[in-house]
Amino acid sequence: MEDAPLGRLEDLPADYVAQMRAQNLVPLWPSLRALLPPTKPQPATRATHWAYEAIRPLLMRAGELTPIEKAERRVLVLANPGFGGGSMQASAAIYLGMQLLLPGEWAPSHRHTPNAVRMVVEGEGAWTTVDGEQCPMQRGDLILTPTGLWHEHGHEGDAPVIWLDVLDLPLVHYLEASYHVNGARQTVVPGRSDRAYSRAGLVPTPVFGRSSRAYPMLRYPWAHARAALLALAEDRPDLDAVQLTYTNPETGGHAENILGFHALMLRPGQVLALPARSPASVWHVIEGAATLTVGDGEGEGAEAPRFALAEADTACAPGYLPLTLANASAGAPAFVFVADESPLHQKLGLYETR
Ligand code: 1HN
Repeated sequence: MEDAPLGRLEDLPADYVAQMRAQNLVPLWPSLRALLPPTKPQPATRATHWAYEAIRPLLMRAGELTPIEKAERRVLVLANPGFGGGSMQASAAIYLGMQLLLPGEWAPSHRHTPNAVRMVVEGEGAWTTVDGEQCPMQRGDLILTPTGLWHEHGHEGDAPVIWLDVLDLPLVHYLEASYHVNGARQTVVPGRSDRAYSRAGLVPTPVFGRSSRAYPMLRYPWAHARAALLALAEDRPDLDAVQLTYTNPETGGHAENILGFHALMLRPGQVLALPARSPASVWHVIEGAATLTVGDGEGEGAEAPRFALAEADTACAPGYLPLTLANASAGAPAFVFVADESPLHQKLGLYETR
């Protein structure tokens, strides 16, 4: 059934509107349709593509213009234009930034309430120490810095290191729960979670001493994820979506509480049609190249945005639209890192597939 038109603010006498305002009151009906649009949300999130080729020189220039001491974190934020120029968000809950660390630099230790992960894009020799664990940063690695854990970055290599930061900052900030605490350089403790949890289905079982941490696995090496994707693709020719989720190996749940992280392999020449799902998503090419089509061009008369994603490119898509990912190569697989709002939607009971 069609929605009946509702009364507008302009339909009300000015003195009545002024009297309501003076009492901190507003009428609902002029805003009701915008708050609850018919059949699906009207997201501010706009399908957007950030080419690494465009980001990289600007990030390198930031390295010349701004010493690390003046930046703490030298980052160019991937700002979704749907939230206005200069926004600090890619979607309602997702923040994205490209961070540069130059040889010899150190980004000091702090902790904060938003959860973060890093996806390493370029370079060798940097590390992130999280909760005392020194995690080497190699291309394609996923490193978690969950809420409240101390973290700092250092670089002992001889060429720039660049990574993609993904945080739930827009949500945590909206909740008025975002803050940070600075700390001293961490003492590195022995042990590496990517080694303790190096094989799925096998978890360390301490009998004495420290039991497992809330976030037991902090580094997910790309070499492991890539090998697992190739094995899955080979073993399961029937699978359309060759996809892995980064999980907490102790609980089997998502690696972090708010955002979800996945690694997806597109077979050579594969075209993967994905259903409309409620969470917004981010697509970052680790290896190869792919085309991302957002929506099916139906409704609103608009043509569906289509992005040719080269290696290291990043794109975001609003929720509630079907997506199509196509491998740009007929001869080689493509590997894509996906970040989305699915744990958040699932926990809040808002998750939908259409
Ligand atoms: C942060 O702590 C890092 O530790 C990077 O590298 C980006 C963006 C907003 C707030 C905190 C980091 C960040 C951030």
